[in-house]
Amino acid sequence: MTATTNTAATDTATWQELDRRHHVHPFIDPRILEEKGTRVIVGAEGRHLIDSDGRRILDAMAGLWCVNLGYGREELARAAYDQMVELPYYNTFFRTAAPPTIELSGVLADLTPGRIAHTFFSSSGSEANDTIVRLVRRYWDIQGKPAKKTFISRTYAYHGSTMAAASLGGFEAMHAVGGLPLPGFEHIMPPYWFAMGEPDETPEETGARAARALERKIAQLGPDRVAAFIGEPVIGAGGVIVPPDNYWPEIQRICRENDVLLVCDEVITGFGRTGEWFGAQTFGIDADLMTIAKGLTSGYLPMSAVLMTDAVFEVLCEGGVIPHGYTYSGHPAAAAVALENLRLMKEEGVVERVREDTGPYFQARLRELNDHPLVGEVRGVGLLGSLELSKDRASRELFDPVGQVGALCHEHLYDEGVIFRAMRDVMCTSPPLTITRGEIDELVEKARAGIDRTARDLGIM
Ligand code: PXG
Repeated sequence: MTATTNTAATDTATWQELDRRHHVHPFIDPRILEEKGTRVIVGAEGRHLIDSDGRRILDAMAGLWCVNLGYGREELARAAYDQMVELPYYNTFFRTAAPPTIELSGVLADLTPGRIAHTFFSSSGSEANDTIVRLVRRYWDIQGKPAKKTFISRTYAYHGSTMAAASLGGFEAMHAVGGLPLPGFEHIMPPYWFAMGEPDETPEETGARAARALERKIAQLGPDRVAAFIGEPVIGAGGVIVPPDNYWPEIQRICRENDVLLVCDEVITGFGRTGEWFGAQTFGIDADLMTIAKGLTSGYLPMSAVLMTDAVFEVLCEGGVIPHGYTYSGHPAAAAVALENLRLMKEEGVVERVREDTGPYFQARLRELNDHPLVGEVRGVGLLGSLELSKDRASRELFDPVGQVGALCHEHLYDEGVIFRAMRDVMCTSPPLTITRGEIDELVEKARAGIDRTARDLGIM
């Protein structure tokens, strides 16, 4: 079918009509698009988006948790342009590779914490997590332990949308699409005190119980059947669930004692988000493998990777050919953008600023919203935050059905001129790491106004 609308259109209604007729969107009920129309984003500057009606909206989500250096960075565009003129594409299959890809693998080995030293490239976080499932299973096969196949992850974890990545993820609604999880994927509770803590439990007690859930699950399956545990240092898309300090040391101990690999999904927490280069550093995790994406290129071009230790790499080498890879693994233009992105981050001291200045300021200002009658809990670390809306802070009562108040609040926030991510009734924020104190003030003031409007709709204020 040919497009029935003028594709040279510039007005909102015409874009919306074309979009409605031909474009299938992820993660939105098409009936809502039909009724309300798509918001058309036509440009951006710094930390603000510009929509097709000319409105400026503060992007408190850095796109989808990825535009870490903010919008309009000509250096990144130039890096892509220069590389495309020089060599727009060549692959890393077999015996070839392009200079930016090679250089990036070295830069990442220097930047990453602990024993991580080797990089396998891909283009999305989902592809990288699929890669992890295949490589980790191969790692155990090569060592004569083919029964070690099962991955343990957590409810409310998001690890991507491909078959294996969605199986790793802990969302029933996603599992319902495509008959997931695949065999060999198990889920345990996350350290989510607000929604899962017993009435008399402290966050640390909930964290300890969530770690014991891993020990119990491994015992139940048998350590000889468990390949790896995968977790985000801070669960991101699942509602910015920050673990208590006792959680990760316990998880790590349990993995080591049971000969289970520990995988950190750093797709959101990587590249400065928590005030260190990687979330693993903020939480003292010594991972065997890591997934990175998003902030690697500040989202300017798609690129992701699986990082691994010498020990993992050496075992994989014993197996000979690794029959796994993507056309765009190590894409030269994406690699050039990643290199320039990391160079700018170092030159501008972005991570230090998040750790010492904007991160603490953002956390302090967000926590002012704790006095709001609709806010049950404020969570966050670095430039990652969330506001858990709740009926009653003291009893931690959630709304029923879950999700409606969050969706309403999201609309009000947009109308106030700020974009958050609504997950259930949790309003998540993950602004560009270049956000200024003044823009943090703008973010918090607009958030308060949007939450006020939501509370008034509910008759709470
Ligand atoms: N791991 C984590 C921790 C993620 O947050 C992925 C893997 C998958 O990455 P790709 O590049 O395949 O999307 C993600 C992605 C949301 C939202 O609604 C979150 C993500 C992606 C899209 C939407 O908050 N996270």
